[in-house]
Amino acid sequence: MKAARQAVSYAAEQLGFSAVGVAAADAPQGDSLSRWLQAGCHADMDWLERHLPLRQEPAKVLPGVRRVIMLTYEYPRQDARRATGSVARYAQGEDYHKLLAPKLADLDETLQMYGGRQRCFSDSGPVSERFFAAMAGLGWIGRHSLLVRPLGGSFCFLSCILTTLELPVDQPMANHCGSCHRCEKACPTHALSHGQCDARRCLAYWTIETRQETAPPEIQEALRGRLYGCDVCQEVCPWNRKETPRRVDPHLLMPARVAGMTTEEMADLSWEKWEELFANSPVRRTGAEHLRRNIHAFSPVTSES
Ligand code: B12
Ligand code: SF4
Ligand code: SF4
Repeated sequence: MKAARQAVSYAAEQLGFSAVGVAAADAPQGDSLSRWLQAGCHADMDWLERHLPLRQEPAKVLPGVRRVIMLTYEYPRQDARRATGSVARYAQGEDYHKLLAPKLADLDETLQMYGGRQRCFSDSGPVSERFFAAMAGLGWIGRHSLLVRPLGGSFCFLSCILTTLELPVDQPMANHCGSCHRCEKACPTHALSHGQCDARRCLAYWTIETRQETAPPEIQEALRGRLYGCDVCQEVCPWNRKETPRRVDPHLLMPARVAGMTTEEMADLSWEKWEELFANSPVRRTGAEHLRRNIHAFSPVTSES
């Protein structure tokens, strides 16, 4: 199985992934996810509740699964729209689901040559991606609840491959947050505590996931020109300030014509123009109407700073 491990690492590197690690599929996940759900921290994302049995038992997702291969893929470290109303770094370029799916399919084919059966996801399936990434030794889970790497910090996507192959496993890494609490302190809505994020308070939930037309006043106040997602807890993390030689896929960079557009211009986009500019963007997830809602109702243009 060493040969399969080497083959997947080599292929992953060729495809642009920045790191690969392997965890046992039956690693005990504890009860933090069910406690988080019981406390209502998932807001109205009911699918998270429905996925619980599958998340807790990867064998229900892929019968015979032995290992979870975890991969990281870098996204931009700069906010190209900082001066004009910010869009989270992960959403500045093309839709990562579409970008990563064919790469994961290639890795699946590589593993099939060694007799493996696989299922692949990137933020698209019932798998605890951060948990397995930490178990696979790719980094540790920071106080903002995201995976942090010593080289590269937290600005990366996670992808996973469930496989029936018994690949050698990697060892988890020590947590290097130490006495730092910067992310918790910087969160504009106090959504972080005890290493978990309460989606009911998180601006990423309010700008991306919710279908509600109005947000509570304290959320509106905290948005301050954030149009889609939020990176504050990551911006303050010392591990994200370190220089990294890791390359960012140009497909994930924001096109200049979107980066330079003012928030007012974005709010006034015609349907045709919206379709043209955001055809391949993850911002499509929220839809034109909801982006306008984020601009007008949630985060009035005048409050931009
Ligand atoms: C739902 C969701 C959200 C929700 C809830 C956020 C949250 N923190 O849970 C909302 C919409 C708010 C959100 C926001 C964001 N998200 Co999001 N999100 C997810 C999703 C789909 C599920 C997360 C989840 O289940 N949360 C519930 C918690 C309790 O689950 P969990 O952390 O996995 O739980 C395990 C750990 O706590 C673990 N655990 C931790 N430590 C330990 C230690 C031991 C010993 C044990 C036993 C267990 C354990 O046990 C749990 C069970 O497995 C994942 C993709 C995925 N399938 O995992 C992406 C994901 C976490 N999101 C991601 C991103 C990029 C973001 C944003 C940065 C986007 C943005 N810029 O706006 C923000 C960050 C907000 C934040 N600080 O978390 C990335 C994170 C990449 C990384 N470096 O970690 C992911 C992994 C998507 C991806 N594939 O790239 N997100
Ligand atoms: S993404 Fe923003 S609102 Fe959500 S936990 Fe991080 S800092 Fe707080
Ligand atoms: S800001 Fe500090 S506490 Fe938060 S993840 Fe980074 S190192 Fe850990």
